[in-house]
Amino acid sequence: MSHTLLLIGPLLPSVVSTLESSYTLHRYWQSEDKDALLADIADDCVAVVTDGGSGVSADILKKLPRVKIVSVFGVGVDAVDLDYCRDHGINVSNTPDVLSDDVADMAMALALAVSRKLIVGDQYARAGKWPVSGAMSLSRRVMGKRAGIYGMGSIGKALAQRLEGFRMPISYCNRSPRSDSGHYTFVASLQELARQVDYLFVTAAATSGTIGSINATVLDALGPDGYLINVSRGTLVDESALLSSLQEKRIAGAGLDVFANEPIIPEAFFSLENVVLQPHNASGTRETREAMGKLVLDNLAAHFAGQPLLTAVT
Ligand code: 8YV
Repeated sequence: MSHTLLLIGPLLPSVVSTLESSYTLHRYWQSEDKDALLADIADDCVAVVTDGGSGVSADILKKLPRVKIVSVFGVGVDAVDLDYCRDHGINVSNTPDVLSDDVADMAMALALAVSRKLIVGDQYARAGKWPVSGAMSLSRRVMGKRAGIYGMGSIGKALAQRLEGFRMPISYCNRSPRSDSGHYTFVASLQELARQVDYLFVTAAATSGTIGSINATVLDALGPDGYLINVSRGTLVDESALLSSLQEKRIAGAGLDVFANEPIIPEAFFSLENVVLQPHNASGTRETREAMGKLVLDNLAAHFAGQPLLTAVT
């Protein structure tokens, strides 16, 4: 008999069809009576599959006492109740590394787009303003500017490689200096990092130590020539402080892939020319999503075969 799994939200169709052929699959988000579904499968459900944004709460896990693995389609596990999992012997896996290059590409793309006014220029061209009003307003150079990376993990390192190509001096703020990043400058204080750089890239995981850390003080330290680029989690940023900084031009601009209350983006962002917005899509290439899906499936297979997980969250 196949193992019973709960899928919290929609995933890549190829992953869902493999899950369907290998397991007895229940779709939480499609269920009209979610409590009834949880009660129905409580005796059988042994695994949860979810994406990084949805995670899984203790409320759900409490109703599924036989679950022994949560396999996350994403590197961020901030939406999974890790304390509950640890206390109840539930293994958690995620999909690190396979997405780092694409997320770093998105960070670079956002920095270029907001500085070089790519979206403004595109709209200017499409609206037929060029023949009427002439050349558009000037933008800002990225090449050679000072970059700060908040969170020097796998994504931070992939980003640093790209920034080197743009001949940008790199500083970083991390819980501790990294021996493999010795050629970059470690700055212990986030506020000090913001003060020193032209671009503050946010690639740190969302934890109790980082949530809310990009606040008004840090944004003011970044200053009127500074750009904030966030490809981590919206919760790291005080969004209303960011909005005021952008509206009052106390920072130069922002490139944002993530928001505090996804999928809702505060409407005030929509009228700002100095931001480029993305709907949390940094890992959203076919190649990376396939690789993430494979890791989700391989972690489940390892768990059910009694093997160590490939990418366990410790
Ligand atoms: C995904 C992510 O967009 O890896 C993460 O933590 O947030 C993203 O890669 C998400 O998990 C897929 O829905």
